Amino acid sequence: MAGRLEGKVTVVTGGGSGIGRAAAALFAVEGAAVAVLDRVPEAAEETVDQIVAAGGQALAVTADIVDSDGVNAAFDWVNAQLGPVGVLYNNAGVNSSGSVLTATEEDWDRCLAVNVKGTYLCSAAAARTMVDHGGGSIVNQGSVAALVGVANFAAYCASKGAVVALTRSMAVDLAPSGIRVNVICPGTVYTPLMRPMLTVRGGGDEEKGLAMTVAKYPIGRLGTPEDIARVALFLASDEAAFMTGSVVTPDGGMTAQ
Ligand code: 1HS
Repeated sequence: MAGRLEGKVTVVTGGGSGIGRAAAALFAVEGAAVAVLDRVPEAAEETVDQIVAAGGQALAVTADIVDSDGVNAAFDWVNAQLGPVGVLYNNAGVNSSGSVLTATEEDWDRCLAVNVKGTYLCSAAAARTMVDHGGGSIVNQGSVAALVGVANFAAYCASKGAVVALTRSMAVDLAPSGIRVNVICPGTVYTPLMRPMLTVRGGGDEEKGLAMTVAKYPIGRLGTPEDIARVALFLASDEAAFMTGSVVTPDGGMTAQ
């Protein structure tokens, strides 16, 4: 039976860890050739090794998504090595800490640059190829923090709100070219990105911060990388052919309250 991404060239940013690694592995199982893009070469290589060991096709690509020359070179490399990119999962992102009173300007700039400019640069690079090859699917990583206020997360909330708005803008602009653009707004997933935030929330105690966070989730647990990867797979695939500009919230009911 053909996989749900059979023959598709996909790029997963932040593919070296967490949700990105889970998505890269799942996409490969579903028949995609996966470019695992990460700022950390060893992390991308490790994901690729896991995919290849499981019989999949993958390529490690190193780039910092805030650097336009690096991003464009990375996508050129993927197009040359694997074929024209048809799916992009803009998963890479960074956290922030602090309220509008306590966040630093440096933290604000870094968070907005990676989460918003990085999504824009990768989307532009992928879309240029998709326009020339009959379309594609872009899946962006938002967050519940785009939909509700999360304490001491000002820059992150702002950045993810911008990703949701950018998603809708791209969906409208790119639909005539056969490119769908959707955004996932996950609840908290227990990944390396989240651990410092849980520690701060728990007053220095990660376990306590974890318990306080789980209490916000009606389903009674945090998400897993695979919970989110499965949603990304659906949006990336032709099963979501009539979906564009959608905000999808795998969040255990967190924003339903
Ligand atoms: C970091 C991730 O996108 C989730 S934002 C934090 C939401 S909560 O679990 O602290 O309510």
